Amino acid sequence: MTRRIGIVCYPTIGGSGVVATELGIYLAEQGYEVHFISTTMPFRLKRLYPNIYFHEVEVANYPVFKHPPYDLSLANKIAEVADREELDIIHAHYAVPHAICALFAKQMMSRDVKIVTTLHGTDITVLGIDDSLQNMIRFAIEQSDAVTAVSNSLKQQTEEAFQTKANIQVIHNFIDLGDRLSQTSDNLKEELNIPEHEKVIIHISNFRKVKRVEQVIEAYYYIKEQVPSKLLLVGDGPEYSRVRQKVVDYNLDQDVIFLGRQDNIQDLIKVSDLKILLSEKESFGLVLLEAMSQGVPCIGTNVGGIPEVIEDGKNGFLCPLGDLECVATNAIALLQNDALWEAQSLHAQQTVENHFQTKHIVKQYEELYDHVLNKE
Ligand code: GMT
Repeated sequence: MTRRIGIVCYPTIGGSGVVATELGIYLAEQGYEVHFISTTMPFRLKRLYPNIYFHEVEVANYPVFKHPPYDLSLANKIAEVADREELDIIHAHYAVPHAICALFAKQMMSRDVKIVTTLHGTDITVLGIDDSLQNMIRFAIEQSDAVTAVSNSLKQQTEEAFQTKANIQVIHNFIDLGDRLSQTSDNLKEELNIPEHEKVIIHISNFRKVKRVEQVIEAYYYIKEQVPSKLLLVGDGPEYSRVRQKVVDYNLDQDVIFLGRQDNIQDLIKVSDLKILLSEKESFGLVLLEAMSQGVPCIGTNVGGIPEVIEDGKNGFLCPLGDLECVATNAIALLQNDALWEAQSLHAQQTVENHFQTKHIVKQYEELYDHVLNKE
């Protein structure tokens, strides 16, 4: 019998949307019927799949509403789709608002749909700190039929922050080696005006404060003194202007290339020699896997789930938060030593192959779906 799964996620660029979409695509390839419920088509859903459906949430916005009621429109849509399409499971990515909306929708449905919630981080590490949302997040976690977290660190933080005894299963994020979205461009380095002999360092994020992009600039300033290189900055967000100013202040305008938001980052990663992520909070760091799958070693802060991906000295380096000397020293050592770089590049690909491959990880979600549908 065909299983029908509804996936509720943010469709925009960002790790949780990527994970939710890739999960849906892989499940569809395994024969599931997959229904995405979101405000716009998830950006990774590039082509037509016969058993993937998209249901758009239209948010009502009448003058009487001070804020458009996204959550209510979403809950209404989930209930409507679940009943009509006879869904077995709603998989909500994020406790707030998506799991809450799914739980609300369940009250309106005529079917007994199971709710699986995946915690991605911001709901716990940022919203969880806000007292006004604590009870609601705990409710979402405890009322879901199953809850997963994308790292051991996030599971632990959730248990501590919410004092919950809910059974949270860790299912790490995943990626395919040699991502199928990759569009090979042979001369991208040249197109970006980067001389062949120069190294390329890349940072990809949504430029929120927690990503500490300014520190990436500071670390690069030291790296650049020793290693002819360029820094690619991919993404956009609240800190963007501040980062641009920092680049000017450090006199690095000729060396830092701002690329803004990009859908297909694989080509940019392919021309890169090193990926840097210096966040103060990071439940997993999907961009690290995206780099490692292309054999690019990573330097990251020793926080959250990052140490579950980077093995210090093997596929990159871990540095304490704010320790830019550690970042610069290790980056220089890596970029100046071809043998070390080759060894780490190989290990990075092996990390993905051995621990984070789509087919191995999605199996864990499938087993969880079986479990919730068969329990009672
Ligand atoms: O990092 C962000 O701000 C975006 C956010 C998202 O919704 O995509 O990322 C979170 O989920 C990703 C996918 O599970 C994780 O790889 C990121 O580490 C996590 N971000 C944070 O914990 C800050």
